[in-house]
Amino acid sequence: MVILGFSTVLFAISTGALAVFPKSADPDRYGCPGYEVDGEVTTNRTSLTANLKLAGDACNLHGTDIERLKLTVEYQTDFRLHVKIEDADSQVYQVQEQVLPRPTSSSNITPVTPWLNFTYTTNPFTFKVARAISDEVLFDTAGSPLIFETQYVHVRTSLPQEVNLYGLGEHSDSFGLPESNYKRTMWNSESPFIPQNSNLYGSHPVYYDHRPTGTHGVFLLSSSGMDIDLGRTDTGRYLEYNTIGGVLDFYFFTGPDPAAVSEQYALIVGLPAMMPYWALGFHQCKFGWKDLNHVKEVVANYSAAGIPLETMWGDIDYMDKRRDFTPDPVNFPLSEYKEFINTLHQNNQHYVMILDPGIANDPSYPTFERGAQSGAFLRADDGSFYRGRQWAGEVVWPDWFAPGAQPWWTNEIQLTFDPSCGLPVDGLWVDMDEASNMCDNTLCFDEKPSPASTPTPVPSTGYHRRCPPPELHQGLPNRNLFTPSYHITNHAKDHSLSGGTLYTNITNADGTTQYDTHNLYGHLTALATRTALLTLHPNLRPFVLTRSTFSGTGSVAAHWFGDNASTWPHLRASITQMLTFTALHAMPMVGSDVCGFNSAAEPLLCARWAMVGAFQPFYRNHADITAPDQEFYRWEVVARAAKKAIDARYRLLDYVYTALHKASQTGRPVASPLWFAWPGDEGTYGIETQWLWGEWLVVSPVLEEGSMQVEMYLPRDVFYDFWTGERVQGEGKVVTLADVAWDEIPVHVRGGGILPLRVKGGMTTSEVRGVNFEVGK
Ligand SMILES: *[C@@H]1O[C@H](CO)[C@@H](O)[C@H](O)[C@H]1NC(C)=O
Ligand SMILES: *[C@@H]1O[C@H](CO)[C@@H](O)[C@H](O)[C@H]1NC(C)=O
Ligand SMILES: *[C@@H]1O[C@H](CO)[C@@H](O)[C@H](O)[C@H]1NC(C)=O
Ligand SMILES: *[C@@H]1O[C@H](CO)[C@@H](O)[C@H](O)[C@H]1NC(C)=O
Ligand SMILES: CC(=O)N[C@H]1CO[C@H](CO)[C@@H](O)[C@@H]1O
Repeated sequence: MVILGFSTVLFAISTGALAVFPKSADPDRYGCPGYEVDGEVTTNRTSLTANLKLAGDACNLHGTDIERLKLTVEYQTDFRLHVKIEDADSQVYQVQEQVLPRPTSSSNITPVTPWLNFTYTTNPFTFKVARAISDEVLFDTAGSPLIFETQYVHVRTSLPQEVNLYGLGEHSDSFGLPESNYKRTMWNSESPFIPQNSNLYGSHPVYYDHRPTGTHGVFLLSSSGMDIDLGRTDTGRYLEYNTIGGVLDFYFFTGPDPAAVSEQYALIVGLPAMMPYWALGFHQCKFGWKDLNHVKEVVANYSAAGIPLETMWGDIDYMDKRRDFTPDPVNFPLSEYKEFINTLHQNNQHYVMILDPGIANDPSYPTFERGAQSGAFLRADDGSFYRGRQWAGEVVWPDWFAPGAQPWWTNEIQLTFDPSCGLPVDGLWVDMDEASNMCDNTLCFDEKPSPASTPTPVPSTGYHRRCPPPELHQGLPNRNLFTPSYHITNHAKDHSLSGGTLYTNITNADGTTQYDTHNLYGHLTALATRTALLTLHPNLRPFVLTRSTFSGTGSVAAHWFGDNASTWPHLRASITQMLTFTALHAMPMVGSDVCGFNSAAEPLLCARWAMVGAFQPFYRNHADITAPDQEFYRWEVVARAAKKAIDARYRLLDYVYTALHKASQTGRPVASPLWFAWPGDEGTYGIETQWLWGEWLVVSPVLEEGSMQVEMYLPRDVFYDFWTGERVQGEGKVVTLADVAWDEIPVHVRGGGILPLRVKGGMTTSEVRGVNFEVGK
């Protein structure tokens, strides 16, 4: 062992010079030469830099091997290590600073005694990250060659048998990730029925590795399409990244407490946005409400049933020809619409409206025309607007990197929602922002020209083609951006990258391409919408809900889990999805479509879901146009369950609001898995149907069809039944709670917790704020 660095052993070089890579299970990768350290390694107290060069003949598996790379390692704080491997010429795409600002060296946090230890071998180059106090290895790339090509990047870490991995959303799979034969694909996509073992609407390439010895996190800051594979060989478990580009930009977070990892991750991707108080109220939405009268009836019926309704939502039904910013003059006439929203406000209720980024391609549509004038839209290679199909028919899409896009979007939002003359909405909902393109194959317009309109001829501004060559970090030239040779397992037909979305070969205004920035589209749509709301209401906290997300979207918006179905498995999945976002992805304000989006909700399912949703951050009942109505007042049992659950939610509102505030200040999760509170208790590691609501409540709902009982795990600790105050001794084992009525949900308070409870709930959150507190339990 040779130790580099003058007065420190922080950077250690191990003598692995003769290591050869064992024959890989994947024959394609065998023969790739890996890299070796080239020349001097420069180190000081906090950082290491080195040049790497290809250690043999290029293997050119999926593109061309990049000859020269640059390695930078920084101890950024005691708890965060940054390891970056990029091309020496800095041409390969890197996520724009404007999208995800990196900590600067002037962030003036300097490590004193870093808790992680980075060691490496020179030829082949491999690296290892270990806990400094115990030498426990957390990440180790030895054993598989680093491959860094123009359209394929591969790195593998071996893992000990006993680790528990979580994260890598968005997915609808088990909360604890399977040990092997498991692939997580990062490619944002419209995903009806949220299929399992599939990519969904968002990409969060961060995993949490929990061991009895501590928790750590690993974040690969990359928006590139990728497969992350969990597998096993003769020698043990591994996790590997297979991307279609980008650089290797790793952040290692030491924990060691689970919630500390959440905080350390949030510091990199952005602390969660604080939400307005009312956003924690109960929301009702439905696709298919035919007119304003119907919407008013829903409000009246909630009131008549005595079920608190905080916020009504407008899905695309309100639109004329399904165009943004244009209420239907017949079914949602503007003046009556304004009056309706004003009435909601008088009753301390709220209204949120939908927008889609697909803008109707019609010169007589003012929003389109102004966008065209502002240079706000993506362009095809011939300079015409890039066209696709969305709810509004033939559409164009904003290019969020075009300088004119934000001012145009802000202006449209101001024109439509200025409370003095427009619709005084309280928040905005952006949908279809993956971006979803309804052309069911990628050549839609070549094969079936739209009868509605012809392409708008616009003079080419030149920016859609990259000439001169790309600048720093804009993406390598001369790649196959449409059908790269490495296929990530996108769920579109033939795994096509461009299937159901924007062509990946189109160029953004800043010279980057959709190939590299695809996964950022939803984040940017939400960010543009938040920015617009801040311009419109500089003194109000914006509320934006987005379907598509990327790492850091929690700092911008809330998220729902997309188009699930009214099934018991989806009720269960809503819990694992919530935990992944709230605890691991720095996105506290999330929830499912309560009672399910697709298909008919059966009342007993809806009753259970109404209670589960009341103990999750974003609480909205929503259904598809093809699904029967499922408002809580429609069934007696559901109404009873919802009233009881909403009352409890509202009594606890300040407890949750405080937790949300803490999340926005520190990144500490609002809801988390049981192992966050009992990290040493192995009985908690696999639990995905119970959760901690705030730091003190344990929620254990009934989730089985027809069942009145729940198998519940309580760690060795003292608990109190939230509803009765009865003391319950947890024994570190599963107990069965029987006779859980259809309007009951088991909730336990951890001993030692002090809950600031309102004496009672109220019909709105503003009513709740007038109610006295009691200190419960
Ligand atoms: C260490 O080296 C890096 C890279 O050369 C430099 O940016 C940093 O300021 C140096 N830090 C110290 C403490 O000298
Ligand atoms: C880092 O690891 C190396 C190799 O295992 C070891 O020699 C060194 O003491 C470690 N440094 C720290 C600070 O733990
Ligand atoms: C509201 O309740 C009335 C009376 O029960 C019922 O006739 C009507 O269909 C309900 N409308 C909606 C939209 O729920
Ligand atoms: C993208 O690829 C498609 C399919 O090959 C082609 O029709 C289109 O012209 C390309 N667009 C750009 C901007 O290169
Ligand atoms: C999480 C989950 O259960 N997803 C299911 C959603 O519905 C589709 C279609 O019914 C299934 O294929 C998924 O597995």
